[in-house]
Amino acid sequence: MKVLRIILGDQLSAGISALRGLNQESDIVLMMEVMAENTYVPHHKQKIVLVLSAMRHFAEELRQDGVTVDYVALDEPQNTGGLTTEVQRAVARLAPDRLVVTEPGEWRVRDMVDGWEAATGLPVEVRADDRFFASRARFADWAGGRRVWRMEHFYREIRREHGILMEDGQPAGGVWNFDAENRKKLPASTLAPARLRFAPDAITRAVMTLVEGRFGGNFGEVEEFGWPVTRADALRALSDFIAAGLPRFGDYQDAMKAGAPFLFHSLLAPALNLGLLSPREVCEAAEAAWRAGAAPLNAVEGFVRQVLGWREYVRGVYWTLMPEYAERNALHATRPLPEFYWTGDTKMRCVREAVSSTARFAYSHHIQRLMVTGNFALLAGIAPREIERWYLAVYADAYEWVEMPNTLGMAVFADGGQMASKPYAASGAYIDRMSDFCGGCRYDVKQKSGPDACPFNYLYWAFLIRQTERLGGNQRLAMPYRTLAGWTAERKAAVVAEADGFLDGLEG
Ligand code: FAD
Ligand code: DLZ
Ligand code: SF4
Repeated sequence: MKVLRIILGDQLSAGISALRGLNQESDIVLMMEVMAENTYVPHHKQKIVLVLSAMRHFAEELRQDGVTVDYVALDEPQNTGGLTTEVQRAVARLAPDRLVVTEPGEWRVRDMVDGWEAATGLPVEVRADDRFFASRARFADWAGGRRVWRMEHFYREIRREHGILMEDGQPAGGVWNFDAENRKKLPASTLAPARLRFAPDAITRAVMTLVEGRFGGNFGEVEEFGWPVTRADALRALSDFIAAGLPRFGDYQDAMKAGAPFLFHSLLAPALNLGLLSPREVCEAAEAAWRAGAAPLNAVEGFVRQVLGWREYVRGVYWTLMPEYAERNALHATRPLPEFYWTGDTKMRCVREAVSSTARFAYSHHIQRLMVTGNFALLAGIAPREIERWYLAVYADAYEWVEMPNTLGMAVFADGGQMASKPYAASGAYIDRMSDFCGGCRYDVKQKSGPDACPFNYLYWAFLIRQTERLGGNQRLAMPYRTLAGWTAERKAAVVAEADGFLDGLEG
C-alpha cells in the first residue's frame, strides 16, 4: 500500500497528524508550491519568502530523516499552479493507493480538499489538526447553547483543562486575569531590547531572488527578512523572547513607541502559525520562566492568555461560523480602503508608523493592528472585506483562520458583537496615552475640530453619531452616548460634516 501524504505550507511540524504511521519504504510526502496560494491575496513579499523557504527547509529535514519527498517548486515548468491540479498530477506520476492529509487551516483550502476524492478517484483520509489545545469539536461543544461567547470564559476552561498556570485547581496567583496591570505607558527612557533576527541562508536567499523576480510589485520590502524558517531557529527565537521580551511583556503589552515596532512582543506568531513551534511548548516555556523567577506572573499570564486564550478562541469562532462569517458587515461599512494603507503616505503619524513597520518587517504588534489601523478602519467605515483582505496580505503571520475573526470581530465590529462586547473605537486620546506618536505629528491630539485637529477625534464622535441606531443601546458605550445626549443637533451635524470632509478627501 503506497500512501501519498500531503503537507500544506502551514503544516510544517514533524509531529503533524498526516505523517503519523508513515512507512519510509513505500510512502511519499508531497509538498507543492503553487501560484494560487501565492496570489489569493497580494501577499507581502516577506510572507511569501517565509512560507516557501520554511517549506523547502522542512522538505530537506524530512529527506535527511529518510523520508521520500516529492517537492514541486514554484518555477518548475510543469507546475499547474493549483493545489488540486498538482495533487492530480502527483497521483498520475506516483500512482499511490490512497491520500492522507491533515485538515487545512482555512475554509477555502478545506473546500478544495473535499473535492480530492472526486478529482483523483482515490480514497482521501483527512486527519484532525491536533496542534492546538482545543479541537474544533471542543470549541463547538463549549459554544453550543451559549447565547453569548466570551473569550474569558473559554480561556479559563481550557487553562484548567490543560493545567497551564494552575495550582491546586486554582489559577496561579489566585486570579485569572492581570489585564489591569498590563496597560502601562512606556517611559521615554525605556529602550526596546535588541531582538534576534535570522540572517537568510542559501535556501532563503534563493527564494528571495525568486520572489523579487515573480512578485517584485507586491507590497513590502524583502531586504530585512529575518524570520525563523526552521524549527531550530524558531526554538532560538522562543529562547530570545523568554529572556529579552517576556519579563516586560505584560507591563508594556499595549504600549507603542515610534521606531520600535517589536518592543517586548514575542514575534512568534509566524513560527507558530507555520507549525515550527507548538502553542503548548511556548506556554510551557513561559510558565517555566515564571516558576524559575525569571518573569513576573502578570507577564506570563498575559502571554498565555494570548496563545492559549485568544489564538484558540479565534480559531473556534472561525470554524464554527464560516463560511457566512466572511460576509458579515453589521455596521454597513462601504468605504474603499484608502491608498495610504499601502503607501504609508499620510500625515497621521500613528498610521504612518504602523504601515512603515508593516512594509519593512511584515509585522506590527497587536495594538498597532487593533487601535491604529483597525481603529481607523472602524471609524472611517471601511468595507470589512477590503480591510480584511489587507490584513491577510500584509503580515508574515497572516492566515485567514486567525486574521478574519480578529479583523471582522475585534477591529471593525463587522460581526455585530460575536467576538467583542463593544467596538474598540477610540479617539486620539487613547493613542496619545499609549504611545509617543502624537508629539511628532502634524495634527494636534488635543484639538477636537479644525484643520489641525487629530482626525481620530472628530472621526470617533462622528462614528458614534452615525451608528446611534445600532450601538446606542450597548451598555458598554453608555458613557460616550450620555455625553452625546448633551450635544445639540447642530454640534452633531458639524462633527459629522467635518468627518465627511476629511474622509472624502482621502478618496480624491
Ligand atoms: P505577541 O504579542 O507576542 O503575542 C503572543 C502570541 O499570542 C502571538 O504570537 C499569537 O500567536 C498569539 N496572539 C496574540 N493576540 C492574538 C489574537 N488577538 N488572536 C490570535 N492570536 C493572538 N495574529 C496572527 O497570528 N495572524 C493574523 O493574521 C492576525 N491578524 C490580526 C488582525 C487584526 C486586525 C488584529 C487586531 C490582530 C491580528 N492578529 C493576528 C493577532 C495579533 O495581533 C498577532 O498575533 C500578534 O501581533 C503577532 O505578534 P507577536 O507574535 O509578537 O505576538
Ligand atoms: C500562504 C501560502 C503560500 C504563500 N504559499 C503556499 C504554497 O505555495 N503551497 C502551500 O501548500 N501552501 C502555501 N501557503 C499556505 C497555504 O495557503 C495554506 O495551506 C493555507 O493557508 C491553509 O489552509
Ligand atoms: Fe495619530 Fe492623532 Fe496622535 Fe497624530 S495626533 S499621531 S493622528 S492620534
